[in-house]
Amino acid sequence: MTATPRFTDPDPDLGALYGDLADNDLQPLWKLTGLLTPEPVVRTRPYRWRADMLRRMAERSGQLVGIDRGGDRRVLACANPGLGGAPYATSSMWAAVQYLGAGESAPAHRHTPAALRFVLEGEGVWTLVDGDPLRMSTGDLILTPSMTFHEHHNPGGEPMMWMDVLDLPMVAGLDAVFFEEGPTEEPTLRTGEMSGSERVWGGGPGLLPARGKSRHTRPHSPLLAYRWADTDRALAASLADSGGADAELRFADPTSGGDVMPTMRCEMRRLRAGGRSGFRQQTGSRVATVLSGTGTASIGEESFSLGPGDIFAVPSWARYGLEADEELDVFSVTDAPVLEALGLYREQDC
Ligand code: GTQ
Ligand code: FE2
Repeated sequence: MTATPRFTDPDPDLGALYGDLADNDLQPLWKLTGLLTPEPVVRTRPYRWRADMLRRMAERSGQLVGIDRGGDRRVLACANPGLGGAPYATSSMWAAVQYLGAGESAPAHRHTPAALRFVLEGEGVWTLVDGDPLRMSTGDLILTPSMTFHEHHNPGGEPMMWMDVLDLPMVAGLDAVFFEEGPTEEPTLRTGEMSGSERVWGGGPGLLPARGKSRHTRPHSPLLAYRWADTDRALAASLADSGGADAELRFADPTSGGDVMPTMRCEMRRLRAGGRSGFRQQTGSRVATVLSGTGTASIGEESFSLGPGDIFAVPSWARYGLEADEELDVFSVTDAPVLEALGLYREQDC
């Protein structure tokens, strides 16, 4: 543990005061700098993890490392080099790739950090959320909200990999992490069926149950799977409607129009081939991944070429824009709901 810093001064009385302040674990604000900065001073760096590297590392891990109780998950966390070795993609979000081999299962557990999964490629894995089986395929967004039991099963013959995003750094920063293992017995997978969540809440655009279940009170979306066919159709319609270079959609809780979970906002953006977005900056960070297409991300002073499966981090208040070579589909997650709830959200074109 580091002791409270001791400031010095040639004036003997002031020097003595500084000594006594340190001995009593007090610090004089007038000697401190970097606390109230004109703009956010951000440790998270603009950064990109390449898809082919992620895949190779995940496959090697799959060959060498099992999934045992204790470890529970075969996950490689994206560690932003600005964060001093922490396994976090940005100051507020965990982003990772998770790899599940053919026939493997990751057992049930639950925790206060909320998670979401976005499938970059492949199919065949089922995530059970409080027992409800959600099929996972390319382009699907799957939610496992705070304190819901979740487990992943790959009954198929092919390994599968996907991206996880969790609000773990936020929850850890608030000293509110709780974790619990689930029941050990393997569930019988009722595959081939639509999830209960989708049967009730995903019946069709603008249609909700008339009574009973409609009084939904959890602080997250009751719809736990957002299917690529729907997202794709909505993006195409939105792009056609705008006639512009890009379209951006927000994944919403169908009962409230609010964000899917209280800590994370999910968005999907499509840029036409050759299209260029404007530049924006906003408070709070973003982790994003390319579902398809190629292009360039400009983040702060840096730019990164992008291809399918790449994951990238956008720090708070960094100037951010995208450019598409081929038509580009980018999924991203921000902590904007938290900043908005606290009155700290700012954004501007730049
Ligand atoms: O799939 O339950 O990337 O608990 C990190 C922690 C995934 C999971 C992560 C987790 C999970
Ligand atoms: Fe988990």
